[in-house]
Amino acid sequence: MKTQVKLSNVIPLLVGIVLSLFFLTPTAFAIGLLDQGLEQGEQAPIREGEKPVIPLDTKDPTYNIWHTLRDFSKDPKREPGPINIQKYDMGMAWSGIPTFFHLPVALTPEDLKAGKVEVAIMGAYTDMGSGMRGAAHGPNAFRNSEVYGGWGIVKTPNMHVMVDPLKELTVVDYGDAPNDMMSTERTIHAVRAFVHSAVAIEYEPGKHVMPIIIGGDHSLMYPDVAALVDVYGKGNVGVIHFDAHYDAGKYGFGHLINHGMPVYRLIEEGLVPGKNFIQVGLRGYYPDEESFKWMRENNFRYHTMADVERRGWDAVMNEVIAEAQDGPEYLFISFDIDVLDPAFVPGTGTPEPGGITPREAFPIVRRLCAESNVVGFELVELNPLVDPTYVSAMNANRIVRECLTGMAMRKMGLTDPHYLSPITEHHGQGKK
Ligand SMILES: [Mn+2]
Repeated sequence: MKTQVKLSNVIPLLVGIVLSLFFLTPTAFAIGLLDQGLEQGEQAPIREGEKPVIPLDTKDPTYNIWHTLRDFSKDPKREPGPINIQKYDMGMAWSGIPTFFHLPVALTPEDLKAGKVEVAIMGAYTDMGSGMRGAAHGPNAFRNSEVYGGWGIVKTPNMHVMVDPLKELTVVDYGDAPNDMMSTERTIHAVRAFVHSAVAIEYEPGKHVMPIIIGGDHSLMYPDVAALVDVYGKGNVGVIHFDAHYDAGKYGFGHLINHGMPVYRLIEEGLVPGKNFIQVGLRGYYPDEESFKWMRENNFRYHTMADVERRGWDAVMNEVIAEAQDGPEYLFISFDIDVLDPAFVPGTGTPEPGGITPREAFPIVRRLCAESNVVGFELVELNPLVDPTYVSAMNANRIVRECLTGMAMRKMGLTDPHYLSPITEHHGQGKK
């Protein structure tokens, strides 16, 4: 049987094709699918109109709203100093108004000064420098990271050394650094100023407030270290950098900062010399040989997991502690939570198997803070959106507690190499 093609059946089809061409072709051009005409392997050109970046609208009334302080003068009159915002002296871990470790808050540098605050813990919710967003929620996940026990309970010492850091030190929650959620480039200057506002305060003549920054992604290392350099001077601050990755990338899709580039920026701007960089925990499949050569040329001291595989953790830990004391007077610890194995920290944007364990990380952080002159600390890349069991937030909490414990030990003079409490080590018969 012969098929008759009726014109009336074909017309809608033809109209459809014509309309598709009419509407879809310009759309395809607009989104750049058809107009590149590139051969395979050919580099995409920088197009006219792309060279000058889209300017910012400084007339926009919301331009600086993200770092405009509210008018404190309208508050009820109060003396400057840390403010306890809890109703009760003590409570369960999951109760109360969330602040870092349920600590009092300081809203201004004057509050830090009046309270003789030694350590200011602050959030920084920058996460646009990371491919996987979510670290913006890190600071508040940390504030909620106590899972058992309580706060305000009379005695809560760290069992390894029997020192209670929150009783020995004056510590506050300094709130969050400002953040333009649309731009890392704009944000870093504001973070640098915010961190500096705390570090510039001396609680005793010559002794500056120690910042502990809870991120946020690792772009923060650049403004955090820069703020310390602003106080202590170029070349006077060394960085102990715990990370699965080297974070010294030179190229970032045209950007000069993202969470894989802060180390390169610090070196490039001469803020920290390469010899004052000590890296721990690098592993996996990044970076390449050329990047390691660049680090060698800049005299980095790096300890990959290959070091740990060959020589064991204790040997590497002892070497890092010795190296920390063989360098500049002031040290900053940059702790990327992804240095821990994903078994312990699934809640991070770039997990890398084969990492160190909490049991390895706790003593080295505690020892560095007790045995060397640590003046700042950051914990970054905590992403609670991929942390369904809270285990990452809990480990992050404990890393910072170990640092605070070490700081308290240093204040108390407990600075012997690998000090442990004689009452808790080896049924009370620990090394004296
Ligand atoms: Mn990192």
